[in-house]
Amino acid sequence: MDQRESMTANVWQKPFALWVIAGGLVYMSIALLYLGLQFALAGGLTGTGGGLLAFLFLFIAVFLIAAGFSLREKRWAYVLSAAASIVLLLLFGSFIIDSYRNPADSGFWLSATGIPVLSLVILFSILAFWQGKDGLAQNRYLASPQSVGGLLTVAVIGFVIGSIVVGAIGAGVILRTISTGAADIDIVSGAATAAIAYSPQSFHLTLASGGKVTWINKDTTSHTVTSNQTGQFDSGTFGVGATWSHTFTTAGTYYYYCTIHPMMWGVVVVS
Ligand SMILES: [Cu+2]
Repeated sequence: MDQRESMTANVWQKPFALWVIAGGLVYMSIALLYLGLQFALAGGLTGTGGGLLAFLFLFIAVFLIAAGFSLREKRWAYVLSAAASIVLLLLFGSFIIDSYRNPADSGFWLSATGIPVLSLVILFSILAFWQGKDGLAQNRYLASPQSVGGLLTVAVIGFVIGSIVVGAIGAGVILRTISTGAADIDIVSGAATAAIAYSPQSFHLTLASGGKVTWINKDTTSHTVTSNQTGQFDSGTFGVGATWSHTFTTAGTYYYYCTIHPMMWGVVVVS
């Protein structure tokens, strides 16, 4: 066997559990990179958005380091894999669960794949660390895909594929329903990058009509309706298909924007 052959053989002889850990972390790195690029393109680079982006890249770096050194059977890398995965799940927990609840949300695929994949990474990292002293090769469920560990991995992959398929069908139904929803102002599909995010961009009403204005989110991601003048009105984050209303009691011109995508703006003119 020449040297190159022996190196290839050596890599493929790594315990199966390490491939699951490294594969899961590399998948999450690619997913976070995609998410970060989408976010940057949507104009989220300004303000707190820049911080979030830096945070995503920190996670990508840590995940890739943990993946690489896990494959080299470093025990500290198993700890790093488990810890970084747990921290990511905890930090983005509310965001992840919101997306998971609504298949029409553009973050659904990330939640539907991220939660099972990271859970598997955490499980195998802890098991690898625990068994690491005696060597993983001694434990069939960590060493070989033809084991309980392999079966669990296949089950998780199946669950992920199932979730994505069912989610896609559900999303179609939900988006068809949303498109018929009526309100005064629509947050349009693709609002983050649309020339007119809130339609109509300029909405006129009279106090005599009651002063109530309702927004509906027809996009596939969450947005806010936030007054440029601090404290006048703020919807907070509202999800796909949701509506939010505000009643104006004073005549005036009210500019507003989205705190998540600051390029989005509209105006309500009350007379
Ligand atoms: Cu927005």
